[in-house]
Amino acid sequence: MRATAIAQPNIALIKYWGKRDTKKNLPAVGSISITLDELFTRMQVQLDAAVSEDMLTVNGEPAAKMLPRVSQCLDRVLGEDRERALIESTCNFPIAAGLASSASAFAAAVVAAAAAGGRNLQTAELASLAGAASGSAARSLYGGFAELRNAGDDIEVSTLRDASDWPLRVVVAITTAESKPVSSGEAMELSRKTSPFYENWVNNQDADLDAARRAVLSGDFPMLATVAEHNCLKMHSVMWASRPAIVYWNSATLNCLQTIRALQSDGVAVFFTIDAGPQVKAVCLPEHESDVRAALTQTDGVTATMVSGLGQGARMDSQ
Ligand code: 2P0
Repeated sequence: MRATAIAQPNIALIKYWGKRDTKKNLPAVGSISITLDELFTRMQVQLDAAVSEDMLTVNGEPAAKMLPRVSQCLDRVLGEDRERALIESTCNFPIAAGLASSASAFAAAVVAAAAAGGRNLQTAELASLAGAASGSAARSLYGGFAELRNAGDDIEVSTLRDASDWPLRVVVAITTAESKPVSSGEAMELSRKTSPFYENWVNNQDADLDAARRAVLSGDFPMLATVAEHNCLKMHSVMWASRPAIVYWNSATLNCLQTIRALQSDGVAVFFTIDAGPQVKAVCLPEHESDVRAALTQTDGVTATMVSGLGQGARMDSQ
């Protein structure tokens, strides 16, 4: 009745932004991501007939705000008539600050809940259940380079390439650890309803997915860099043109972009990507990691850096 799972966040290189069905939480577009290995959420789910309501702690503190989404997620995995649960989550990176904490949290939640309830589900089913809770979480069920596709009334996720097969490195530049002002879910709806660029964004996504997939499969770093940066800036342009405007960046975000442009001019194989938050993720070839980290550490406004390789999908944890 008790199980613990561990999941890593993922970073989209070709982004999910917008929903085609808000009830089922189905994305409007496909996406391609990399699953990280250094950052993690570990979640323990203990089902207990003696408990009258779910309880959740995150890093040892009660987390009432996040509880309803986690409870709903457990309902989807185990049915609404399940036993109530004591849920303990620990996370080694800032939460709700554009570092995909919901991706690793819900990926870990579905794996732990299924195991605690004795349900033997395939990874594809777990990915759909995680995706219903948080779109990006579906990708954290898979390691390495993952692609999420729309498939009828559902999604399909698969690993395009294993982490060990093309071991890129990621340097995360933290520019603030504060929570984001608008949740991604709300912001996506705002973009869909008000951004004049939204339709264009959706219609152009397949071309970016095709280019990124080819780049990943052939190990073409410059091609991946070009399409990933383009896709990221396009997503933020959709946000900026929403009403009211959604601006997750701060001045340090822009400083990091300049640092990365300067590294690129010096021949460093690196590119940036930015999610629903002000942090900058610099993806690079392993031989450039220390140069990239040093340059971002010295960038104005960067409060910390973290480095990570590519990791595995969500799984049971023996601890
Ligand atoms: C992504 N993001 O592809 C994009 C890029 C942020 C920017 O998926 O509403 O927490 O829970 O399905 O997955 C963040 O949004 O959204 C996200 P919901 P989610 O990684």
